[in-house]
Amino acid sequence: MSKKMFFNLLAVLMLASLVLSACGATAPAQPAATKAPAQPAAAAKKTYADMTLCYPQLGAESDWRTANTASFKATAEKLGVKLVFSDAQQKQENQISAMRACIQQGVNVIALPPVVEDGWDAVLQEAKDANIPVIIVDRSVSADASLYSAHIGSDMEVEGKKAGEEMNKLLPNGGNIVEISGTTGSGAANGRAKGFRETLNKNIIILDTQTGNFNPTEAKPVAEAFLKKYEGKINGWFIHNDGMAQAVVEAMKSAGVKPGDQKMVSVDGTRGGFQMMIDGWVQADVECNPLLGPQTMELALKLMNGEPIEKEVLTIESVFYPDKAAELLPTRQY
Ligand code: GYE
Repeated sequence: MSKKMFFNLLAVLMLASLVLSACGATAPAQPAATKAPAQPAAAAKKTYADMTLCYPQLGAESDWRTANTASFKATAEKLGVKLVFSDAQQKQENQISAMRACIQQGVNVIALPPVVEDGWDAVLQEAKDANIPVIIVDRSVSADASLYSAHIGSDMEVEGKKAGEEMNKLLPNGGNIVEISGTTGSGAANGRAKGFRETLNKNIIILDTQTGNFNPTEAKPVAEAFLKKYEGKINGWFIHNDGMAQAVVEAMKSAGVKPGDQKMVSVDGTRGGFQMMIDGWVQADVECNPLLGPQTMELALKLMNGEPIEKEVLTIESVFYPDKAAELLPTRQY
């Protein structure tokens, strides 16, 4: 072989090996033996993208409720959860029909904020029979705990106790008070009324109690009637939410009552509540957190994946006072 032929052959061989190795690197075909074994379909973990969550909201009666709805909608949007949302306008029968429609549709999980405590057994049983887990959100139900998977929300009795302690501090020598409560038969109104009475000092007399249905429009005439009927007698007010407390303030202004003349303890800790503290009308606002969307969806995903969950998830809450109200108001999310 001539020198020239030898070098030509060498060049051809080198080129060929380069081409071969390049082909090898991109060749899709792998020997069957080295292939990763296919995952069995059943073991694949569900993600938020697989979730259809039913949220039959109870109504739109307060700023708390508006913030709660916004929390569910924004969290679903962020996580890619399909949310089946409805507004029952504070009627239990509407919530029950919405739940039945969700069961029919075959949603993955139902999160139920029950308007009242009683009367859920039948529909909860229907969800259970359809293998659709139910998370009770916000208020409680009286149904047997075997009919739902978990409850996420506030301890309403504890909130009532905190309100009672605040009233005791505000009226150290006792006095007469009135109460405007939330929706009759709701876990929120029942719990707050009970806890409040358990803590209230014996020298503080509840002159009267009426429902305002957690709604300012319904609370206003109640406040006006109390101011008229108990003129000169009222030392304090326990109001079950900030929206109704705002209605009381309106009624007090019309009646010529000055801020602080009659002490007021409210619940929720909304921006409206903070403003009333800044303006001197409310002396203590018991926090109730409506931002339950993230926790609920996290729990719903665990249920879809058959992971262990806690049956009772209570929200950690505090009490707000006028001294920090101006500083905190800009940081409030609802
Ligand atoms: O306090 C009130 C709302 O159930 C905790 O409902 C909730 C209550 C809240 O209308 O503002």
